[in-house]
Amino acid sequence: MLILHQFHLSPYNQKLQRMLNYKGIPYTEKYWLLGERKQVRAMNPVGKLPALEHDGKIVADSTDAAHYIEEQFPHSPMIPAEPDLRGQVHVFEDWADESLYFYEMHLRFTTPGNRERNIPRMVEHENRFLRWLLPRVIPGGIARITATQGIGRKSIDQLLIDVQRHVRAVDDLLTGADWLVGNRITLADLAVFGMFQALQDADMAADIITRFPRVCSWLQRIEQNTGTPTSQPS
Ligand SMILES: N[C@@H](CCC(=O)N[C@@H](CS)C(=O)NCC(=O)O)C(=O)O
Repeated sequence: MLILHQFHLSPYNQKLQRMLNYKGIPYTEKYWLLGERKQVRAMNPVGKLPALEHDGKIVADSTDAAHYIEEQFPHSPMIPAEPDLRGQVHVFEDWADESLYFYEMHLRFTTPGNRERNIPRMVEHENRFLRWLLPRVIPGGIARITATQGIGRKSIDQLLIDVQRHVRAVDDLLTGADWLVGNRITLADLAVFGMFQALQDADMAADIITRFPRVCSWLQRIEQNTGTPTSQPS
């Protein structure tokens, strides 16, 4: 029995959902509320999600969980056995998780227009008080995190130049190729997909993505190969 423990709108969920879909492994999704942090910490002391539960065992962190899934369910591999390809997959995944993540989070939840649309979606299942409070505190909280990280100190124009460079890099990498690494879909595609999909929830970044046809067809290809949900939300 597999359960994906997740927060709403997290781009990291995509990696695990799509990996399980691709491998045809049934799972259940459990969404936790921001008001349930105590319970989340009891499961993962770091307090972050996603976490995978497999027959009572918890594997926190999407990267650890992805590797766990690959070990337990090695059919339809998503992490190549070849060392050069495996190394590339790791570098793409880490770029997505540790660089692209801050762009999508900052643009979706702190910039005018985007934050008013996205934060209510993130908190819609919280209690009445938190639905009132969180939209007032989340943008400032996230802006402090991204200012510490660095990108939150840049102007929106500069951030969009950065985003365009990142999207163009993927477009360039897809010249004559269907996938980011080797000749089949891997965890690298899923990790970058999750972040690009989140960027599509930020108006100006979404416009940038539409200008890169190879990226658009690659996103569709990933959806076609991994989009069939086998999960039951709970
Ligand atoms: N490296 C972690 C990052 C997960 C992460 O940052 N999740 C966010 C949601 S998008 C979270 O749980 N934030 C809650 C917090 O930081 O307290 C992973 O790959 O799972």
